[in-house]
Amino acid sequence: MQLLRFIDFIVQGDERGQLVALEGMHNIPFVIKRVYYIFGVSSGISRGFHAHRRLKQVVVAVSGRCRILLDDGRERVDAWLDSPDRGLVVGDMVWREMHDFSDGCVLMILASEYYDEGDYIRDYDAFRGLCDA
Ligand code: T46
Repeated sequence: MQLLRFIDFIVQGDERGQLVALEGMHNIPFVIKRVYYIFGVSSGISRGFHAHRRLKQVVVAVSGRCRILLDDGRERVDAWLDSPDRGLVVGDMVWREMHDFSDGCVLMILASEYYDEGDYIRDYDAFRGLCDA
């Protein structure tokens, strides 16, 4: 499966501005159980550095931009998240790191599961070991 999978959202705009609607099992490929957002990240700070055993997510930069690195144990790619009309699908068993947050960056994340610390793999060598198993 391709590691960088973007979804282009339909933007409904008029003279008042723009609107994007996100719906589980319609333009988001799972039932949405959780939404969270990350903001106020200081310059030079990176986040992530983990994978998830089961969780699938769609990540959207609703404001500003940041660079996301994805690694599925076979390849390592990165991409800019810089548009509120585009979401990046991050599957299970994918290592992710977020770098180079701009001022005012707001990352909104739609998640397929409720929060569960037990789903996190926070050690890169352990992640690679599970990929190779
Ligand atoms: C991910 C990337 C993109 C909660 O209590 N509930 C939640 O739903 C989440 C996501 C986090 N937390 C707590 C856990 C930590 O004490 O919030 C704190 C910060 O979370 P974390 O250090 O995991 O944040 P990031 O930015 O490194 O990672 C987050 C998500 O955790 C992760 O699933 O894929 O954003």
